[in-house]
Amino acid sequence: MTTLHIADEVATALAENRPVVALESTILSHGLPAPRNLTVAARLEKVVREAGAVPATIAVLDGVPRIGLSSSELDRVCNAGDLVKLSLRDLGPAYALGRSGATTVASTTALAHQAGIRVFGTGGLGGVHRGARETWDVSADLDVVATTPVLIVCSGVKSILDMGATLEVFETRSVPVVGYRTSRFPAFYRRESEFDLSWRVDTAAEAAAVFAAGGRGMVLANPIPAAFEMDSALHDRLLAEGLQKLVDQDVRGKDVTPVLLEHFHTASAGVSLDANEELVVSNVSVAAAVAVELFQ
Ligand code: PSU
Ligand code: MN
Repeated sequence: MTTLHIADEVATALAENRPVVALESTILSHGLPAPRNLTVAARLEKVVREAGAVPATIAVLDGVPRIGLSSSELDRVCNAGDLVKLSLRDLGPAYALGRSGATTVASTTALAHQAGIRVFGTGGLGGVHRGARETWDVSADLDVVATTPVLIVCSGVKSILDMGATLEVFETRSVPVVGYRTSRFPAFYRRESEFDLSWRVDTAAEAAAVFAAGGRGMVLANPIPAAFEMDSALHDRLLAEGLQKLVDQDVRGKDVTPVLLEHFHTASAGVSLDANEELVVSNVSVAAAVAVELFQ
């Protein structure tokens, strides 16, 4: 099997039993426009460092799986138009054929685990798509979270997905979904959805204890900071327009999420971009705090 290329700083931290936080690259290459993605990437790494952990942004470059990117590699992920979206099933082809790509939650989680990293901070998970009864479009993210012992901090799943169905799959696959200072499942751009959670923690130490005790993959659901929550009328309008756009342009499969995100960003005059950035920063800072607690 292909060997991981672990950046020196990350390898040293892992060898010395110091906290490391995994970060994904699809959110940069396919979730945020350039040059905003680069400022967000730099900010995420900074937030992790300030909390006393080491950031490891993950991507595949020229067929090499990289755990921790240099600034020129990060630049490439944010600027190169040639990066494909790589889910877990795409890793073998990308390695063997020498391709470059950005890793999703599924592939980032798997690679983080392979490298010995236990905590991952991101924006939103993939899930069950609306209309999945006909399309069978269920993100591989769910399967990987269910089978890989990594704690993922996110703001729930986007309202573009079928949230109720996604939560049912988490239950079926025995994935604990734990609210961070909330008893409701967050809805990405909005702090709360209509769905209650069975478990809640109020500190990073509690989150770390839950993860350590369970020994399974888990979702720590952290709502968007209140100041950046999207107005609900604006949110509902963007969602309706975006869903219509998918129908009009016959968008399917792995293009659905990027197309919807793009619509939110362009049609909201940047409101959704600010929201997206702030929620990821918040999730990554919680992830770093939990990673630090795991090593106490
Ligand atoms: N949600 C976001 N931004 C993103 C994604 C999800 O708010 O960029 C990306 C993540 O990388 C996630 C992937 O793992 O989309 C899920 O894609 P799919 O539904 O095709 O599995
Ligand atoms: Mn899909």
